Amino acid sequence: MFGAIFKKIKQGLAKTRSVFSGIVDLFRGRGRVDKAFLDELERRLYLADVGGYGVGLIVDKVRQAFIDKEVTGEVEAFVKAQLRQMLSDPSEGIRYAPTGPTIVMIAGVNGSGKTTSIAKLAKKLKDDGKKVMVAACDTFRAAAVEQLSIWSERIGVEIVKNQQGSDPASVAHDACDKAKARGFDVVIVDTAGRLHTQVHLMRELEKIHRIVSRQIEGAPHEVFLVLDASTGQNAINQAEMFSKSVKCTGIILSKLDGTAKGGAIFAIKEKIGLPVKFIGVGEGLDDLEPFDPDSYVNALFE
Ligand SMILES: Nc1nc2c(ncn2[C@@H]2O[C@H](COP(=O)(O)OP(=O)(O)OP(=O)(O)O)[C@@H](O)[C@H]2O)c(=O)[nH]1
Ligand SMILES: [Mg+2]
Repeated sequence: MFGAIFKKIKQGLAKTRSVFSGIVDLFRGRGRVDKAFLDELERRLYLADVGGYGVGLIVDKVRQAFIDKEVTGEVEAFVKAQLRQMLSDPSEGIRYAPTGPTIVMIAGVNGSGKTTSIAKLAKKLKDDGKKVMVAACDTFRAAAVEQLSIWSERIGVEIVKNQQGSDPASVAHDACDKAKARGFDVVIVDTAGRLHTQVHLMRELEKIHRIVSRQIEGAPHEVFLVLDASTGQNAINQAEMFSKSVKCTGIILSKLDGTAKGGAIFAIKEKIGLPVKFIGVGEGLDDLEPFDPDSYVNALFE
């Protein structure tokens, strides 16, 4: 089981791995930890999108620990440990409500992968034995409700929806009522893709947030921001803008399979400070994995 998950992460990171192979080559070559080695390590970590702060930190620590020593597997293991540490976070998985339905809101810009990630997450939770509902609060776009309906049918989870153009907050209200009345464990709320410049849509997101918090104690229990991994630095700007509107609690990093920028996760983690909860590694229903720093870093160096 674990082997299968690791294989999927490895495949999902194939493009990013090709970038990290430059770092691996550096470790596997013979030599000493000297200025030339450290410069090269710095350069390659930059190329891998690890980000200024992280690169500085790692190179400094390697200098302190290994200067004038031979480059061995120990140096590689040390760097991997530093990278792992940068990603590790005490809050893993989903924070569930102690009683009653857990409300998970999903936010993000157009096309970042929200609806697909919701489908994947719904399936995962259903497979775990949870009673799952999705709420089609993206009433902005005609096809959006339909897209979520098709997924919910395919997975076999309940959907609460209304016509296109109706009030998204009222759909959220409805979903909360039904979830309470019928004992659902989790409600995953889809929202309209918003460019963070679209003030109207940002207000709507705040309204959904406000409505669910009135309906259910402690809700929303999670607000996951979906970031498209291929957008790199821009993802950080998006996160900053969204955080002004609603308090996000975690990140779903989507589309890692399509990009060589998987190293940006280090910069994202450092700059945004939110835990990465899940990673998207493909378009299929089973292509969402809980984020695990160990597997992630190991996969990069395979
Ligand atoms: N390769 C790959 N494609 C993905 C992944 N996640 C989503 N996609 C694709 O990205 C596209 C957009 O996904 P959606 O889930 O519709 O994105 P969205 O954020 O809901 O978009 P809007 O509702 O328009 O804002 C679709 O073609 C998905 O199949 C992923 O992890 N890997
Ligand atoms: Mg969508």
